Formats: sequence, structure tokens, C-alpha cells
Amino acid sequence: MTIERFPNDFLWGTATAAHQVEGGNHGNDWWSWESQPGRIKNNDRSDPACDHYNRYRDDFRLLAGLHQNAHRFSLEWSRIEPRPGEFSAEAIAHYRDVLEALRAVGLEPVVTLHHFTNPTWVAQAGGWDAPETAERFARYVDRVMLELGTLANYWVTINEPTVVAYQGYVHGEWPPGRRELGAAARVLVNLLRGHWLAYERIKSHRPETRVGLAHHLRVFDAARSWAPQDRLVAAAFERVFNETMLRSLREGRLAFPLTRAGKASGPHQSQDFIGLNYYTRELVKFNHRYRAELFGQRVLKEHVLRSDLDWEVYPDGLYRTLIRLQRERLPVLVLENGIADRGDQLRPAFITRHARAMLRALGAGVPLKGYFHWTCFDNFEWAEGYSAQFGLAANDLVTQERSLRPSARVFAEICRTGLVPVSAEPPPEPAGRTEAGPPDLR
Ligand code: IFM
Repeated sequence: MTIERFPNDFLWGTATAAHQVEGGNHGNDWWSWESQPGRIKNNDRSDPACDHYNRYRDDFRLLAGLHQNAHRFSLEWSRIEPRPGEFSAEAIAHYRDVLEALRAVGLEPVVTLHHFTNPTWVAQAGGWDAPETAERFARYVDRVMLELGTLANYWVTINEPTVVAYQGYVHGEWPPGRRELGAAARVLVNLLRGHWLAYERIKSHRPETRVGLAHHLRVFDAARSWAPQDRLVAAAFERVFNETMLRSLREGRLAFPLTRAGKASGPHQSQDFIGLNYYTRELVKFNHRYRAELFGQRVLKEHVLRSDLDWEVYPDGLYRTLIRLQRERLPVLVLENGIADRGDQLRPAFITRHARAMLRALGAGVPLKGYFHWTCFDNFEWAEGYSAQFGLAANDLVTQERSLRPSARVFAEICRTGLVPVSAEPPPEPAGRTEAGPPDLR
């Protein structure tokens, strides 16, 4: 069936994360990481980010004015629980105001409970490599639900667990900067346990609320489709990065290879929706020197459009991923999709092409319920600092002035009408570098 228009109740919004936009988050592991020279591009620091902690009301008005009807953001655990078991009434009151401010301008909140940062005291006690962290996280979630639970209908427990494990424990570019496959697997097990416990806590407070987890899923294709070894590596990546978490959550028990890292189980089917963060695909080629990367070397095709971070623009991957998710038999929310594109040259067509991919998926019967563009304002892009600009609006770090880019208007029209404009696609870029280092699974 061909679908031309998005349903009227489709959720349209943008997504952010506390540490990337708030400023002043000095009580978490990223703050100390950033203070070490050489960790972040240009030695950028997250502070002041978008000073969103103080400017959220104006920001929400701006987003609502762009015809968005929903907004995804995260709570900062280190603000809410600055010391073990000690909860900050001030931080809780702040997030209550944030939730009420969203509702006041007609934005449906989607709240993430953990988006990469850990309170310093959690990190010092071993972070997600320590089994107790799952219980600590559940205690924080319990308190959040007690205080704020009635103010949101969509909760995301953890953002991109595979990325947390990969960047912090395989690639070592994020805190705690380790390179140890065994630890990465243990971290994934503990993150799963954290999700399971959080799911139960949330449901015990509000059984009717919808709970999910934000999966960063990439399409992995063989660089040389005729080469069996490349296909094998692509299948291994798909298994490890995409399938393991989905299967574990579906079945309520650890899926291989996590079974080798610990023992844990949870409720059968502990997601009410699948949260999908989709950005790009990886073409992978077998290379015996890439042992720590499952023997897969990331390869960039010539003549493809790519972002400022060299991520291929591949809207068909969103369609393919949505079709693949049909087997989970759950509603899907695209919780992130966006492009680092400082000049806004590619973003307008990026948005329309991904929107068309979603229409195709809806036509094929995928129960897709919403889309959140990453992101509204340029913000602190982790190890890339402020160099990677994903915003529909640029942000001046000194004046904190938000300046809408043309793509913001393109997105606003889609949100307003539910229709996707027919736009000319930009021409493919000339050939550049064709091979890159290990995949940067952010
Ligand atoms: O900025 C990040 C976000 O925090 C998690 N998903 C990917 C985005 C772009 O890299």
C-alpha cells in the first residue's frame, strides 16, 4: 500500500540529552573526562552547552512554533542523586517544571532516564562494570517515578547500551577509556539488568505507561557483496551490535554472546515500544588485523553522500531497519535520526529522504508512531566536542542565540502537514577517502 501522508497522531519532535545541552553538569563521569587534555576534540568542554537548564522555556516555545508536538530529553542522574541515596529536591523540582513547560506548549514528553552519563560516585564504584550499578540505577528510577511519574507517558530507560559498551570499553574513546572485550560484555549484561529492573519499577508505579529502550541500530553490509568473508563479518556485526540486545529483551534472558559474560534474566518482552536511533550504515570488509573489531574494517564507498563525520547518508537503511523490526511485533518510535552537517547542505534532503523511507515503511505495515530528529540545537557531541553540528538550529556558545537553519523549516512543514515535499536530491560528492578506521558506533 502506498501512504502519502503521516497519521494525524504521529509524534514529531527533536531529541536532546541532558549533558549535551544543559551546561554545568559537573557531577558526572563525562565532566572529569572532559577536563583531561586530549580527550575531546579541540579540548572542548560541555559547559555551557546550550544553557538549556535555564533556557528550556524559550526553547520549548521555539520548538512548538515549528509545529512539533513532542520532545525527547533526558534527566541527569547526577543532578537528581548527587550522592548515593541522597536525592536533590531542587533538581526534581527543576525537572517537574521542565515537564510542565513541555505540556504547556503542547509537546508530549518522552523522557530518557540514562543517556551516557553516570554520577561520579557511580563511576567511582565501577560504573556499569559493577553489578550493583543496575540496582543503584533502579533505585534512582524508582524515585523519579515517585516524583515525576505521572507527568510523562513515554519513558526510555537507557540510551544506546551497545554504544556505551563499545565506546567506553572497546574503542576506549569515552569514559572510562578501557579496551577490554570481556568488560564490554559485562557492561552490556549490567545495562540489560538495569533496563529490566527499571522496567519493573516504572510499571509498578504506572502500569499503563509506555516503556522502551533506545537502540542504536546500523545496517551492516558486506563491502564486497561477492566476498563470503565480508558477508560473514557483516552478519557478525549485525548479530553483536543489533540482534543481541533485541533478542535478550524479547526473550527475557541473555542471548549469545552475552551468555558468556554473566547470568541474568528479566521479564519476557520488557519493551512496550522499540526506540530506534538510526543514522547510517557500515560497509564492512574482512581484515585479519582488525581482531578487536571482530575482523571487520569499515570501508567508505566512493561517490556517496556523507556527513561531516564521514557517516554515509543512507535513508534506505531506515526503511530496511524498520522492516527488520517488524518481527519484534511492537510499535516503533524513531528516537534519533540526524546528520552532522555544519553548512546545512545535506540536512534538508536528509530529512525528506528519511521521511519518505518512513512513509514506505508505514505503507508496508510497520507500526511506526513517531520521529525525533537529532537534534534541535548544535550541542556538545561527546568526543567530537562542538565540532560536529547536528542542529536544526546553530547555537552561539557566547550569546546563546539559536539561529534556525533552512532544514528547520523543511522539518516544520513536514510536522505541520504530515506530507513530504518533493525535493531535488543533492548530487553525490566527489570521491574522497575510501577507507576509514574502526567504526565509531555513536
Ligand atoms: O549525539 C549523539 C547522541 O547522544 C546519541 N546518539 C547519536 C548522537 C549523534 O552522534
